[in-house]
Formats: sequence, C-alpha cells, structure tokens
Amino acid sequence: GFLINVLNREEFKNGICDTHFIADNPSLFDISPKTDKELKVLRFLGEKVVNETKGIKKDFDVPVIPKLDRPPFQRGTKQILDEQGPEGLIKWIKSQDKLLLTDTTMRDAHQSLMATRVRTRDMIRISKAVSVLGEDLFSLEMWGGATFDVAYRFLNESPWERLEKIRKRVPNVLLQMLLRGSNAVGYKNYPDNVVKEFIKQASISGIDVFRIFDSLNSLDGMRLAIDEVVQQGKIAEGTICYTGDILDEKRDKYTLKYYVDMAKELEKAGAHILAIKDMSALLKPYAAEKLIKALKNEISIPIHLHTHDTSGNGVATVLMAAEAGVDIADTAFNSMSGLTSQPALNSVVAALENTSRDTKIDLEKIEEISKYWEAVRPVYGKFESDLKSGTTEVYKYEIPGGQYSNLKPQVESFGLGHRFKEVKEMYKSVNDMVGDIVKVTPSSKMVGDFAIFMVQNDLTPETIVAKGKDLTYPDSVVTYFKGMMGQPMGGFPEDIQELVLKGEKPIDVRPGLLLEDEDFGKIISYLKEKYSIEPTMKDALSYALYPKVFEDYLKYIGEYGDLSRMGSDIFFHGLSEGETCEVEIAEGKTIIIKLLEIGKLDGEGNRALAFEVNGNRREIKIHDKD
Ligand code: 3PY
Ligand code: ZN
Repeated sequence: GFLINVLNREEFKNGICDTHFIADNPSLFDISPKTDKELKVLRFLGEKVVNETKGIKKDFDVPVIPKLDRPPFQRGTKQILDEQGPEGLIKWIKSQDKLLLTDTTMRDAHQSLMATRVRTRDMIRISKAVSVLGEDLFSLEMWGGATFDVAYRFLNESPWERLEKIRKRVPNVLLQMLLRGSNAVGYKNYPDNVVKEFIKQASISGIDVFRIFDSLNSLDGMRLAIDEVVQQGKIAEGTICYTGDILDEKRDKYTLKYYVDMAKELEKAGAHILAIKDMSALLKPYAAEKLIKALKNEISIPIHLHTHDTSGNGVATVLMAAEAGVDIADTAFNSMSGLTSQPALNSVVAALENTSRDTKIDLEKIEEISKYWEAVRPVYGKFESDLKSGTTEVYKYEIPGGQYSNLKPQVESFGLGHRFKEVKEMYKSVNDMVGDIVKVTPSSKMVGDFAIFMVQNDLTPETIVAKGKDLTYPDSVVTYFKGMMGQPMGGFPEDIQELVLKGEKPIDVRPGLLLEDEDFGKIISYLKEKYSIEPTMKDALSYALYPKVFEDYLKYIGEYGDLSRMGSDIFFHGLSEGETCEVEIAEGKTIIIKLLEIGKLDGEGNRALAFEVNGNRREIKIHDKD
C-alpha cells in the first residue's frame, strides 16, 4: 500500500524525487480515508466484515441485464389511463379477450419469499428491460404492503425514491401498490389526513393502481381510501379478502353469498375494479371458477385475482379463473414465483398460448427477465424459508404467504423454534377462539402474536380464561380487542375481550373518527431542526407512519451515507480478503475498493482493516463485538 501511494504520486511519476522525497512528503504515511463519503463506506464494510461475515463470502453470478433500445413511442396501459382516464381504461379492460397479467416480482413475490428484502438497485437495473420486454403486462405491483416499512427499517433506503426511479424507467406500464385501507402501509389505523395525504403523494410519485383492502373485510376501513384514489384520478381496486372455502358447505361464515354481497357493496362504493385477494392461497381451482362465475353475473366492474402458490395449486386456480372470465390475474416471473409467492407468470403465458384467453405476451422476451431474477435471488438466500415444496397444510392453518415465511424466524426469536408446529396448530386454534376472522395484515399479525403468546405461556383455548387473567397481552392483541383494527363480522368474543382489556372500554366506531389529524407542519419543523434537512411532505408522511423507523433511517444515513447504489452482494455479504468491488458513492461517482487484509485483534478489542481505495492504501479500525 505504501509503495502504491508512492508510485501513484505525480512527483514520483515525473521523476521529481530524490532521496529526500519520502522525508519531505509525510502525507505518504497518511493512510486514513480522504473523504467523508469514502470513510462512511469503509466503515460500513468494516462493520460488516468484522462483526457479521468474518470475511467469508461465496461467489455470486453477475445478473445479465438485457441490452436494449427503448422503442420511440412506447405505449401501454399507462398511456390508456393517462389519455382516457379511469373510465377509458376500464372500458379497454372489458373489451379484451386475453387474460391480462400483473407481475408482482417487485412487491409480493419478494415479500412472500425473502422477507421483503429486495433492494431498489436490483429493481431499477431490470426496470427498463421490463418496460420494453414486458410491454404487454397490465401492471407491475411494486410498492406498498410491507415494502415501505422494510425499505427504511432493514435496507436503509427510501421507498419514495424507489417508486420514482422505477416510474422513470417504466413509462408505459401501470404501477400498482397494495394499501391496507386505513392502516395505509402500517399495522394500525392512522388519522384520515395521513391516509389521504399518503394516497396523494403516492399518486404524484407514480402509482396508478391502488389495491385497497381492510384486514377484517370491512367497507368502513376502505371507503375513505377509495374516495381519495378516485379524487386523484387513479384506479381504485376495492378488495375482498378471501378466507375459508366456499366449496365446503360445513363452513357457513364466508359463503359465496357473503362474497357476492361484498362485491356489490364495493362496486357501489365506487371501486373501478374488484380485487379478490387470496392472501393465504385458500382459493382452490374449482372454488375460483365458482366464485368468478357468480361475480361475473352480479357485478359489471372488471375482476382482478390475486392468489399465492403455497398449496401448489396456484396456476390451476389462475387457469380456472381465466376459464370463468376473470379479467386480470397476479403472477410473478417464474424464477420469483411458486411456494409462498404468486403462481408462475411465464407458465401461465405458455399454458394459455393459442387459446381464447391467450395473453399475447412474448414468452421468449420475458424469459430474459426471469433469468435476471434467477441470478439475483441467491444473494437474498439467507432470507428464504426452508419450504421446499407446496404444502396443503396451508388449507388447515390459513396463514398468509407473506406471514408464512416470516413466522418461523419470529417464533425462533422467542426461543420457541422447537415448538413451531405447535405454534401453527395454535394459529388455527386462536382463529377459532376469536370467532374465525379474516386473517391478513394486520389481523393476521394479531393471530400470529396471540398464538406465540399462548404457546409461550402454555395456554390453551380451554384454559385461557382461568389462567390468563393476570397476563399482559401483546400490543397487537390489545389493539384488536379495543376495536382499533375495526369491527370483525360477528363481533368479539366477550370473555376473551374482557381478559385482554381488563376493564378498558372498546370502541364501536370507525377508528379514524377518533384519531386526531396529524400536524404535518409540526413534523416538518421537528425534522428540520433535529436533522438539519429540508423535509418534504413525503418525509413528514414517513415520520407520521413510522416515527422511530424513519428517525433511525436518518441517523443511519448520517453515519454510513446513502448506500442504495452499492451492489447487493456487497451490501449483504461484504467483501472477502483480496476481493475488489466498485461502489457508486454518488450519481456517476464510483470508487474502487479492495479489501487487503483483516488485521489481528489488538489489546483494545479492535481490528485494523486495510483497504485499497482507487489504488491508495487506507486503514480503519473496527471494534470486534465478539
Ligand atoms: C400485506 O398487507 O403486506 C400483504 O401482503 C397482505 O397479504
Ligand atoms: Zn399476497
């Protein structure tokens, strides 16, 4: 390193040096990082290597990004919406023979397969190719659900920037998000003005289609959001969350009639499209046929089907729904599909070729996108569950795809890994105990938290009333029984409610009616003062939704800089000794970093790390936490 420092000096290269050269140039020994940005990157890498990976890293393939020119006048579903408005788009959907497809790779697929960890960089590198090769897609679901929170919390990047960057690269296909009604992209009800402002800002940043659901299938929790989306001139998908089994006559709570009635209500409430959200993969193929046929007779808005492949029956469900006349279906590019994710997009395209529902999507073109994700996926391997095949046990447990992959680590974090099967059984018992409810974020989280709590405290539905009096219940359980997630069909079981609330009175109105409006001006002043930034409305919203997560993000950026341009193999796996990487530290500014050596532990518990940055030796010290 020292030698390289010498060799790189202009004076040395030009021969302007004699025997005094070294003595006269003490800066040659200055091996501390030169710029603040550089120091931050090295500190991030140092922490990663010393305290996480120990410099051990396997090789990852470099994903191939198809080289393409963008055709001059790209036209897709986005242009139909922009030029003809929601009515024009709906008319267009209804006039199609083909089955329209949504790709969920950048939202639900990775939320359900790898704990929502896919980074913006991996999305934007393929976005242009998706825009060109996937030009015949109906939409890309790429935002909302858990992605908002996880982007800040675990990836230290801004979900707003993700949206804007993808929008820029995909000007022709509709962008779609999942909105949890009055829970927005969070786990609790927010004040009405937060939900409205969120929809407004999401529209400005590029969302065209909002899928709006309520975790208890209550229209009350969706109406405000539907109205605001209509107001913004965007597409409102009113959603039915599917649970139970309409083929099983013994289950009489969620019947065909229940779903048809709800669909009519949603149509009346102004939804442009009806979404059927089968978050737990419970909609069996023949049930899909029965449901879609019935709905097609009763409502006139288009129907968009969302399902998962947890049971292994996902593609069959999509095909039966297509037979019955569903307009649009959610799928994911093959290498990101299956198991707890969506059914396989390429496979559905192939299955329908030369039939009356032919999607007209070019299979060869979209294979290139699938190949890209195939190469990206191993980098996220540590976030995948060990589920190796579809499982019919999901019909019994009714656990949503996104929760399924997260439940095991959650159970392990309570030290109950060895009792996972028991927790799944308890998930079912808790559902029965609370009256068989719709389970989707956040009600599904409540059932999961409650089940873990029951196992942890050795409670059963039979013993809870006697043994559970003096216990403090998980936050989500208290929130639920207070009525702060809304009112479940059939009400709350009174004995359990009393046990949980301990005398506190539950509410019986829409939670938003009781929540005071958020003061965005106050948030902006607070953030400005504390972090010396010029906060935008989007920052204020992020704070309103997740105050602690957003502040932690700002602090992280302060300490390590914006690492969103760093390659994901480096971000998650650091560097191995001797490995070189390029890191883009600002738009168009790249530095080349080589990890030369991880030093021995010194007397103070630190390790010196030697790097070469653009050819110059740099050293930093990192505290070894082991
Ligand atoms: C979410 O709310 O994030 C979901 O995906 C629910 O299925
Ligand atoms: Zn889903």
